[in-house]
This record gives sequence, C-alpha cells and structure tokens, in this order.
Amino acid sequence: MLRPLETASRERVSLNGLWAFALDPGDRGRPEEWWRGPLPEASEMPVPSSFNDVPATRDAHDHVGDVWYQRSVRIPAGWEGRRVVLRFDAAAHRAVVWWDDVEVGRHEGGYTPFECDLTGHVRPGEAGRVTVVVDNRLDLGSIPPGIVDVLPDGRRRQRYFHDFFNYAGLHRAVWLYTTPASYVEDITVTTEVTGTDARVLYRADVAGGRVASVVLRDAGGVERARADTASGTLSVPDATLWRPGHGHLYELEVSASGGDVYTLPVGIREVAVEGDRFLINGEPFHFRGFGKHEDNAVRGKGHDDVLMVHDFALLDWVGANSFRTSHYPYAEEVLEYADRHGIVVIDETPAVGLNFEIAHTLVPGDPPHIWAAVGDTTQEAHRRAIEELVARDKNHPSVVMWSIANEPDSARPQARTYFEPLVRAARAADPSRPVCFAQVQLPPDQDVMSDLFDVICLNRYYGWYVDTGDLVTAERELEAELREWARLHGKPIIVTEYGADAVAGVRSVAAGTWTEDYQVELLEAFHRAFDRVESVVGEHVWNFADFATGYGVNRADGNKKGVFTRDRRPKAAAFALRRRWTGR
Ligand code: GCB
Repeated sequence: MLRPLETASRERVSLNGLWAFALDPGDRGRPEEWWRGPLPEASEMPVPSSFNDVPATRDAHDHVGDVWYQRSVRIPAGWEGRRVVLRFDAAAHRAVVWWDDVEVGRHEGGYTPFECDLTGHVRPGEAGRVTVVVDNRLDLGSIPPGIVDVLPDGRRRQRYFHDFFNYAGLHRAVWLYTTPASYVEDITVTTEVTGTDARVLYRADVAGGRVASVVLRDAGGVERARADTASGTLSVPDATLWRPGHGHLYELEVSASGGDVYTLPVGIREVAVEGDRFLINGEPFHFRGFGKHEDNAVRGKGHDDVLMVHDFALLDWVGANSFRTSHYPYAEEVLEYADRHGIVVIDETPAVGLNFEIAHTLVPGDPPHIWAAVGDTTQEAHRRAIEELVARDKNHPSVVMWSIANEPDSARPQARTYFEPLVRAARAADPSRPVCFAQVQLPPDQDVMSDLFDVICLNRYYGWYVDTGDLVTAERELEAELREWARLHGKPIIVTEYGADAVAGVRSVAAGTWTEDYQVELLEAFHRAFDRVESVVGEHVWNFADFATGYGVNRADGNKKGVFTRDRRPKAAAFALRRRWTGR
C-alpha cells in the first residue's frame, strides 16, 4: 500500500490536529448513531496521539470499548473530477469511518493503515463531517489477543498477555489526498546486487489505466534507467548500494497513462541467509541495537517527529545499527527515517501474547493454554496482519527481515500447525526477505517450530527471570544454550531480547537486582557469551527505553529494562553499550 505523497499529480492535506472526542463507556454511540450529528458531550483530543493519558482521568486511562473522534473536513475546491481518499495511518484496534451519514470504511488491526475512498461521497469546495469510532478491545479473535471481563459492578476489564500498555486511538497521522481517476495503485520493488552492478525488479499496478513510464534516478536527479512496461528489470551498472550506516536512496518515478505520477525511494541492497551468517550485500552483518517501543509520556504510542528524531540520535550516540519494531509495526515515518539513515530494521507484526504461560493473567475457568483458546479467526487475523505489514513495508530497504510473532507458545504441537501456514503466507507475500519469530525462553529440544524459520531469534532472560542475581550461572547456561541452537540448526542466531530492570539512580557496589550496576553486569555477561559463540550474529538489548505496561506486581511504574529512561536519559548501561559498540 503506497504512502500518500505530494507529486506533480497528487495533493495531500494533513488532518492532524484537534478533533472532537468522546469516550463511550455505555456503548451508546452505535445504537444512537452518533455519526449523524455532533458528538454529545465531546471534549477535544489531539491527533495523532493515544487517547489514554491525555485527559488526565482514570476513566480515559482504563477505558475499555469505543471512543469517538469527529471533525469537519473541507474538500479543496480544485479537486473536481479527481479521486479523493481519506487515509488513516493507524487506528487501534478496530475502526469504522463515516463521511456525514454514510459509512465509508472499516478496519481491524491497530498498527497498519487503511483508506476510505470518498470519491462519489464528496463535493469539492464543500465541507463534511468525518466521524470515526475506535474500539480498543482485544479478544481471543484479535491480534494481539486479549480477554475482556465484565465485572460484577458492570465495569469492563481488559486482560492481555503482553507486557506493554494497551494504548489506543488515532495514534498516527490522518490524511486527505487526491489522485487522478486513473492512478498508480501499488509498486513492488526488489533489488539484486552482483558486485557493483545492480538490478531493480519492479511491478507497478495502475488502476483504470496502464503504466506509461518507469524511471530510476539517482540522488542527484540523474536518470539511470528507464522502462515503459508494468513490470520488468532495470539494470544499474556501478550502483551505489544502500548499506548499514549509509542510507543511499534512488528514486523510482512511475507515471500512469492518465497522468498520475508516484515517486518511490529505492535502496539497492541484497539480503541473504547463508549457513549461520546474515548477509547484507554479501557481507556478514552483526545486529547491534534494541527491541524498542513506540512509547512516551502523555502521547502513549502517538507518533511525534521530535521524539522519533531524538530516538534515532540516541541510537547513533550509543552505536546501534539496528532495532526490532517490537511488538507491532511502527509508524511509516520511522521506516522512512531508517531508510534514509542506513538503520537496519527487523519488522514485527502485532502478534504478541500468543502465550498464556508468560503473562499470568489467567483466572480459573479460562482456557488452559493459548491454542485451546484461539482458532481460525485469530489465525486469519494474524495472516492479515502479516500481509498488511508486508504490503505496507515491502519497499523499505531498511527492513531486512519479517518477525511474524513475539514469544508465542512454541512448545505445544498445535503451535506448529498454527504457524506453518503463516510462515508460508509470509514467504508468499515476500519471497525476498528471511522470516523469523522471537522465541520465548525455551530450550531447543522443547521447541516444535524453529526449523520453519530462517534465523533463530531468542529472547533470553538468564540472570533475570531465571538464575536471578547469579550472573556466573547465567553466563554459563546462556552459552551452553546458544551452542546447542547452533549445533542443532546451523542458522544465524540473534538474541532479540536480553536485559534487566534498573531503576535510574539506584546504584550498588554489590550490584543487586534493579540497580543500574546489575543491568550493566548482566549485559556484559551476555556479551562475553555472545563473543564466544560464532553463530550469534546479533544482540538486541531489551529495551531501548523504559515504557508503560500494565503487567502486574513485578512492574513499578512501567517496565524498567530501558537503557534509557522513559524521558530518554542514559542509565549506566547506555554508556557501557556505547563503549562496546563504538569503542568510545
Ligand atoms: C519478554 C517480552 C517483552 C517483555 C520482556 C520483559 O520476553 O518479549 O515484551 O517486556 O520480556 O521485560 O519481561
């Protein structure tokens, strides 16, 4: 799915800003058809932002159910005879959209975009009312899964099996844009590299017309290759490659017969897994970085360019070359930034919490394990989440691998049955990138599905959840386990999570748990083990920064495994990592 752009043939208007907003704890909005007029008792809500922490009330913070957004939108007068599209970069987790009294779209899945075609519903020059209802409930058919309890006093309580707060709402940009009636609907680009020569394989889909021309230009605007077919291969001799640390981009301009023009940034690079190496442009790549979250005070998961650029500055300062979009697709702005700056990304679906054992939020009477609880509906939502992720992010050179789940139960035989078709779906959607999942602390002989994947990604908490406080044992057990994975699978291993909670400012000569010093010592123990096991090609610390979570009594004001605090101040671990990753 192409991102809205301004080009010679396209215009784009941001609908970010203050919208009318109403919580709907009594589920009145749908039966009373609130889209037909101004929202009752509305307050104001900034878009983009998660809604939860903005109003400063427990009701908003803990709300479970529908919330309503509304604003008036004027269609520019010059858009006569053109296609008009309303685009939501995200709405967590389910949304229905109306233009005046007419439903124009609905979508499920809180981290991927969707569009409503308004052509035929709108008159250029006139204003209309956009109303969106967003439901933040997670159930056993959704990705991620959850359970909503109705308490004896009538309140709802949302349970879920993942360790980050269920921020929701319109937490990414909203756009109104226009294209000619016939338009470039999609472009798919993959690139191949032989020495310094490259090939750009493309396919362009034009709705209601045909491709007129495809032109590849370099960063200086000089034409390097041209074609006039809907699909083909462009040869680029002496190409400047996209590589880690160097986000070199070309531009592919696709023109359609009806005059539409779309320009797509293209990074030329090749990704491969060979034996136990992860190769980018034929060279072994070692992942240094973090699992992150989209998480900040007040905004929750609301995208903000200021915070994004600052996070990338800190990644640069600490010497990271990569991160994982744990545990959901991040805003497209983030991937575009990574493309431009040569940061490598493992791109993850929102399939987190497919595992009852980790979260301990089950009550008597609940299904005994996840595979007894989820079924075809969940698997279908998961498949859609994979396909929507690939459809959105397939053209980003920064994305080198798809992670299709975080810490699912991978011990029970049902896990294999559930995942086999999903791995197939991921490969069918994109044959060019490796596929992985992040595996929960489970030894290789108990795991039933890692052989289906290209890279072994391990989340390991030796020294924290196991061997708590004993880093000598932790280091020994970690190394033994890594060697076993290497022996059994012969694939690259990335440790996609390791870390310890540390409360900033709590120091200790005896390095007890929760101190900054223990966090440093734990990371160092892991690093010694990594450096002894050749198949380890990546180290992603959990987490880049402290983040909000509703995870029960072993969390104090959020998860404190950040190397930076929630407001991005470095803990001792940040300096230790910087020394390891930059030598400074
Ligand atoms: C994990 C999860 C991550 C948690 C982390 C922790 O294994 O993947 O979402 O936040 O552990 O801190 O417990």
